[in-house]
Parts: sequence; C-alpha cells; structure tokens
Amino acid sequence: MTAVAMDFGIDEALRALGIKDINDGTSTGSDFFSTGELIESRSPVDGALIASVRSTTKEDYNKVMEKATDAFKSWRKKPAPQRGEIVRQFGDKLRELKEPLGKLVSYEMGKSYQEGLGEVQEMIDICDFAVGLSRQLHGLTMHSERPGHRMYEQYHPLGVVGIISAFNFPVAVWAWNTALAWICGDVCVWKPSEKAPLCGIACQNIAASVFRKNMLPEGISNLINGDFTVGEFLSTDNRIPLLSATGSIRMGKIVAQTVASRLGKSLLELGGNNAIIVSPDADIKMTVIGAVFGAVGTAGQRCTSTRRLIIHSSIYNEVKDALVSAYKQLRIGNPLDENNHVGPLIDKDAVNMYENALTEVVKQGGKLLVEGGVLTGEGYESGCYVKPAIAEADNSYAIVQNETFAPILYLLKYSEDLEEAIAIQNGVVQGLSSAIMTNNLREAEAFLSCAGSDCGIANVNIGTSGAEIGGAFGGEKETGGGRESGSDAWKIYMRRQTNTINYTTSLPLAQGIKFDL
Ligand code: UN1
Repeated sequence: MTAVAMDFGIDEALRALGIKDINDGTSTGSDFFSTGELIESRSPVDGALIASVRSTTKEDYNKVMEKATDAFKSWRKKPAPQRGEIVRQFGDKLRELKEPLGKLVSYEMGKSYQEGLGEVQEMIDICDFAVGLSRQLHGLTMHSERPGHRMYEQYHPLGVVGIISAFNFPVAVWAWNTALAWICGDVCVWKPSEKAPLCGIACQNIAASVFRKNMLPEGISNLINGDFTVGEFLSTDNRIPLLSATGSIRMGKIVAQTVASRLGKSLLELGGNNAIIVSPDADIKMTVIGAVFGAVGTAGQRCTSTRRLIIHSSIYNEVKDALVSAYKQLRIGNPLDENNHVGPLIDKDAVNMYENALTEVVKQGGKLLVEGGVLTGEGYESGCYVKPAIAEADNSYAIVQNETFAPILYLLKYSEDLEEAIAIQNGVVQGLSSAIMTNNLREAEAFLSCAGSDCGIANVNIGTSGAEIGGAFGGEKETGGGRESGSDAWKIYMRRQTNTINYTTSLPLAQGIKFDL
C-alpha cells in the first residue's frame, strides 16, 4: 500500500465498501460475475494499482440480461411507493457509507475529497427525490368526446434500462438514472467507465445489499464492466428499450445512431462548452469565485466546467487581473488532503490533451496569461497533475470550439451589447450550461429569454457547474438533448399508455363516424 493510501485510510474505505479482495478479479459483490480480461484501476492520485476487475464477455452479458429480464417481471408489479421504500433504504445506506464512498471517488478518479462527498450527497438527494416521486407518477385524465366514456393516461415501466456513465461523476450520474428508473419499475444494467470500475463495484455492492435484505431479486441492479465494446452490447440490444449514456459527443453520436437504428430510446448527456458572460454590471468578486470554481473544480473535468469567460471590454482588465491573482492562490496536489484545491487529471492521455490544447491555443493566435504546465517531483509522481491555465483567445479558434476536459479557461472579449455576448455564448456546437454575472435585471431576463442562452441550463449570478438534482439536467444541440434527475425527467423511464373505457351499452365511434351493421 502506498503512503497516500495508508495516510488517508483507503484500505478501510475499500473494506467498508466490500471491494477489498478483488485483485484476483472476483468481486465480493453478489451480482458481479464477469469473466473477461482484467481491467486495472490505477489511482491518478499516486499512480498506485488499487485493484483489477474482470471485464464482461458477451456470454456474461447474456446471463446478466437474463437475470435482469427475469427480475423485471416481479419488480414492475411491486407498487411504486413500495419501490420507493427500497430506494429510501438505499439512500440511508449511502448516508452510512458517504465517507468511504466519497474517499473512493476521490482516490480512484482524482477529484477533491470535498467534491467526492458532494457527489455522494447528490446520490442521497436523488434518492430522497425519487422516494417522493414514487407516489407522484401522475398521468392526466382527458374528457372523452363520446358519452359514457372515460379517457386517461397511465405510465408503465419500460423494462431493462441501460446506463453508460463517465469517469468524472463515477457514482452520481448512475444514481440519477437508477434511482428514478427503479421507482418507475425498471431494472438497470450499468456500465461504469473503465477508468473508475471500483466505484461501480462499490455502488453495486451497496445496492445488492439492500435488495438482498428485502429478499428481492438481485437482477434489479446489474453491473457490467469494460470499454466501448461492452457499451455496444447495450446499444445494439433490442431488450434495452432505453439507453442512458454520458460521455463525449463522439461516443454519443455512435450510441444515438445505433440505438435509433433499432428504434430504441436514448438519453444523452454529452459534452459542454460552458461560458459565463461577465457584463459591465457584474459583481466582480462573485464572478471570480464562480469562474475559478467552475474552471478548476474537478480539475476542469465536469461536463459543466466553465471553459469560456465572455467579458465586457469595460471591465476586461479588472476581471483578468483578479483571476490571475486568484489562480496564484490555488494549491494543486493530493485531492484527499483538504488543503488542496485541485487534484490530478484522470490519466496521462488527459494530460496529453491538456498540453495539446495549450500548444494549440497559442498556435491559433491566443496568449497564455497563466501558463499552466505539468507538475513533477514529490507528490506528483503519478504524472497526472497539471497547473490550471488561463488563455486569451477568440471564440472562432478550433480549440476553443472543442471541449478539452482539463482546467483551461479561455477569456473572450465583447465590446458592444449583450446581444453580442449571447451570440458568442451560443456560438459553439455544445449547449449544456451557461451563466451571466450581472446586477442588471434587464440583462438577466434577456439572457434567460427565448432569444438568450440556447443551453439546457442558464444561470444568473451563479457559475456554470454545481447544478442541483431538483432541476432537469442536460443540454441542447450536440450535448444530446437528454434530461436527467429532477423535474419531470422520470417520464423517459416509463412508457405512456392512453386508455379509453366505454361504460355504456352501445359502441359509438370517435370522430362521429357511422358504421351500422
Ligand atoms: C457531469 O459533469 O457530468 O452540475 C455532471 C454539476 C454536477 C453534475 C455534473 N451536479 O456540476
């Protein structure tokens, strides 16, 4: 065990989550029986091998699907509020295990421990939300045009829901999907990122313990492991009516086409290129806090990370100077050490992409204001630690148009009115999150109007990241159009049925059609 793992109690955390003895590829979790190649999980924190897990073969997958399909038959018949009760217990278990799970998230993918805990809190919150929702899966009633008829709609479970999640929110995004899917009467098959497989096993163990305790079938929650080839098992499978996928735009386009070709439904949460407009009426202090957390939180690896600041020329220098001096205060290092603000990137590929983006922005005409660079030496042995960077750039640069999953913030200037700033904000292919910093009511409302931000999320005087679970989460354009977690996002996990009942002794046809025999 490494010094970091020892000092921060990683061993105890793994044990508490039931994933201590899986180095031989066999999990202690009851639902995990994959037999394929070993996938190594290495911590970006210190480069240590935490454990290896088996990937799922096609044969394993078919067994999982049989189990899931079977479990669905009984789970769907359990009244929704009783399904809610199971989700309530799952949320309680998460409360109990919040610290070890938060620690594992931090150690396996590198976000700060505080953010790891925050992620588990999102899981708890969505469980609470789902419990209430389990008594509110409402349909409408309609007035029939025919006398003595009643017409209404009801929502039924869909079946086996597939979930593909990304490394950056290795537990919460699964919980958003699965907690809602469960109360809706669906069962789930989850493929977590192959970069954070232990988070998957930990969650699966927690879920399995709750189902076991309630003498419910194991197949309500299922885990499969591997790379995109395992993802393809889900996208090509007719037995999966809905596939929820979080990841890159490239991946999302493939998933969308594959699922659409069999007329399945997909729920996509893909890349963002999120901007904050900083108007002449912005509170500069709030702007700096929002922008810095948005850009460097999770080392810039949130879908909602702030990538662009669109600053009015009248306050450009003031904001720029405040940001540069705030960046000097940032402490980069072991994310389990609560003195640090920024942890490592997920792996060396991500570091390469970060370095490439910095080279590109200069090549394309930009100027680095905070240089960045890869950190080496004591504490940085994993090779995944980088310095957050700021570059002056233009929205037209190809590199600015792209989402680089790293702490790089582009400063863009506007000199005319808000319309110009909104055009820049909307001038990218992605449409996830956006914000404006202003104390001017007219500007704030214009930004939120139909001619304002084109994103799924638009905030005023808040940064672009850190959305609450109560709202629907997702974005437009190449972000994929999906909505997860709050509001009425539950509807995608169910099928709607319209029912018309005739309680008379005659059979009148709709639209007044006469058909006498
Ligand atoms: C993601 O990055 O995929 O809004 C999810 C946020 C978090 C979720 C981000 N609640 O930043």
